[in-house]
Amino acid sequence: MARLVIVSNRVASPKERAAKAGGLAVALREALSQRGGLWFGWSGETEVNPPEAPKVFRSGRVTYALLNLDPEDQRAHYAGYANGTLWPLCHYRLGLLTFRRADWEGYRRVNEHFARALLPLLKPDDIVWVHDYHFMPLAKELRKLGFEGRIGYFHHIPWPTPEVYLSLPSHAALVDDLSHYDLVGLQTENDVRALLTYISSEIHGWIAPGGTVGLKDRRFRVAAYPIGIDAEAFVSDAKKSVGKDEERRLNESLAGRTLAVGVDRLDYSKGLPGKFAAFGELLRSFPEHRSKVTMMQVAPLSRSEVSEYQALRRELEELGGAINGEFAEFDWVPLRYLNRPFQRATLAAIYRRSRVGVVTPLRDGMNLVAKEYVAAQDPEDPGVLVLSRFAGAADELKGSLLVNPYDIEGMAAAMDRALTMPLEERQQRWRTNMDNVETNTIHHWCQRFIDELTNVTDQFGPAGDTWGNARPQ
Ligand code: GDG
Repeated sequence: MARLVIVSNRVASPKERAAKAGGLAVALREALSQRGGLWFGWSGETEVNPPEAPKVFRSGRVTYALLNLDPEDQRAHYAGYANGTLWPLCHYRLGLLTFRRADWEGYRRVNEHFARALLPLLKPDDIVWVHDYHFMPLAKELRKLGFEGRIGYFHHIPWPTPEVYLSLPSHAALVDDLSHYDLVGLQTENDVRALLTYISSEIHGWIAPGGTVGLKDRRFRVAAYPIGIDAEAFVSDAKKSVGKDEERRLNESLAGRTLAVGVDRLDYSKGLPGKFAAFGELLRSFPEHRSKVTMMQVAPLSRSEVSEYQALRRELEELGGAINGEFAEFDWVPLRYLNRPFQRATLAAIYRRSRVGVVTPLRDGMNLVAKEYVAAQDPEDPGVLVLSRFAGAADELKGSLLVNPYDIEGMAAAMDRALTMPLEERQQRWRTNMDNVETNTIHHWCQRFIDELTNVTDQFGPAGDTWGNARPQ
């Protein structure tokens, strides 16, 4: 079996426990341990004139290789181009997009540095799987250095429609970068359609049935791989929480009230101001819920070095304070707003205790919280998922109450409907969602991508065949 090489910006260290590392990191580590493999990424450290070679160490069957970066390159790459340009672009927030040539150059320099450091560690038959928008140019850089093996890329965030994508000054260069991969995975069919439409209508690429793309003299495949969760782990954590100390404390603090929950990184793509406003609107327009419903929003801080995230934090503190100021009673605080992370088992207990899961991003590649909320429910008495139609998960979780996150009153009405939904309907809707969560797990996702990357070049015809021969009539 060919060795697997994973490249991602942050690498979950072997010591990081499953409860903290998150489903994706655990699944990738599992895939690496099964076949033996290499995990390559940024060390999390910066230094002026960093060494060209990464620090390499082994843990079980997995080799870790971690690279230090120059502080200015790291800033231009991470806070600059990746999170100041690509993140807002892919989340349709053109008003927040900044494009600076220096960031674009820093982004490319980091990718070149990664390729130079990775190449000496690669064997010709390795399968290289690159994760996310921090590394779109990596395959091209590896190809320039002579690597001819299989390279796949998975884009965890949405792919915007051509009208939006064209706002990026480097739009053509970035898709040219992607064409050096053998397989490009996106979250949903909508994302695939958006990328293929751009390729065929803007840069003269050819699309063959099955998603094989021809661009200049290169071929690659584009397909949807909707990511899942470790459903079993969530079911088990949620069941285990019953009767435990944390569940007891949570119940005592709620004093018999109904709970609604949101769990999101503090990020402007997650639609948190709208969610807070919708909860305020629920209490205003449906006064029967006052003193009866508590909303808990877990929002661990992220990317605090980016100014938009600092502004969002201030906005939410103000909005949350205003809701509590307007509606709180001496024995009831409507909104519990927590800026720190919790253990996965604690989240599972909170999900299970919550009658409503409120997941209302303005855009989201998939949104794993939606799936985790479903997995954690008690099948006998499940809660209802209120889900943004702009989350990738909306394609799969058809038992949810789908909402438009720009419609505050609509979201408030959906929360009211969820809070008052009869048991039988809740069970039916939950079953529909759970069938999906149980079928398409993170393990299936991982395996499917690796299998298809392993065999992808077979679909391109014999080596040396030109795209013209396979061109659709
Ligand atoms: C990107 C895409 C796509 C959150 N708070 C805590 C905690 N979390 C965990 C959740 C969930 C994960 O973080 C967040 O995943 P999401 O999918 O919701 O969102 P992003 O971080 O934006 O992820 C997204 C994903 O990549 C995967 O492809 O779905 O669309 O944007 O697992 O549970 N975990 C713990 N404590 C917390 O307080 N332990």
